[in-house]
Amino acid sequence: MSSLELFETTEPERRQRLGPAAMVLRGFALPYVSDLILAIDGIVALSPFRHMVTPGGFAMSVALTNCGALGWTTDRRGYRYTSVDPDTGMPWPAMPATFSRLANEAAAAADFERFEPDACLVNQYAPGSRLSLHQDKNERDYRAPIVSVSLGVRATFLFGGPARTDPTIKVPLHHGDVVVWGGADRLRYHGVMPLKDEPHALLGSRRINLTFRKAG
Ligand code: MD6
Ligand code: FE
Repeated sequence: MSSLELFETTEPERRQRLGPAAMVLRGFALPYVSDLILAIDGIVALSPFRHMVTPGGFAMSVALTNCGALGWTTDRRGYRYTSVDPDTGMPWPAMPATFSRLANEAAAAADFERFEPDACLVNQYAPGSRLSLHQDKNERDYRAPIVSVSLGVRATFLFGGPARTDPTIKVPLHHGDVVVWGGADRLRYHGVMPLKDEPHALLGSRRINLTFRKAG
């Protein structure tokens, strides 16, 4: 085998473009993983994971919590950001410094400078958990990107277009991958296929996804 072939087969593309302003940064979060997992344990001790109810009246299969000044919530009255955890009556846990640093550096690596998130949604998937196609449109300002960090079990991310019926592409997201999107791609439909039960060495059968936004 030539050294060129060796290079090509062992070094997959680290930056994969999904659109004019959307890209996957493969393995970008790996150096942060041990800090992230400790910080998630701290958040969950204050604001536990819970299955929220959608406006349509169904419990989500994904369990969620939040950290930062604002947290994403849903109930029968709709989707919105709140400064208080509705289950505890307390403010959401503070955003850990490692979280903000990772989000800011990933955004910069995808050409979004000076991203300062005020909200981090923490999603936990168990085998079978899925997220149906949706747009992220509860944030006040669509100029800021969204930074999404995948941990644990691999998932298949569905990435569509500006209309729900547009075709979707399937994007595998592995432990440590980060997706950054904004600008012209900010309102594209997306979702996550049902999680398979393929246990991961650090997180077991779970997948945890962190999505950072500038919500307020
Ligand atoms: C997830 N992510 O990967 C769900 N939204 O578990 C999202 O819904 C999402 O990854 C906006 C931008 C990036 C995302
Ligand atoms: Fe989303």
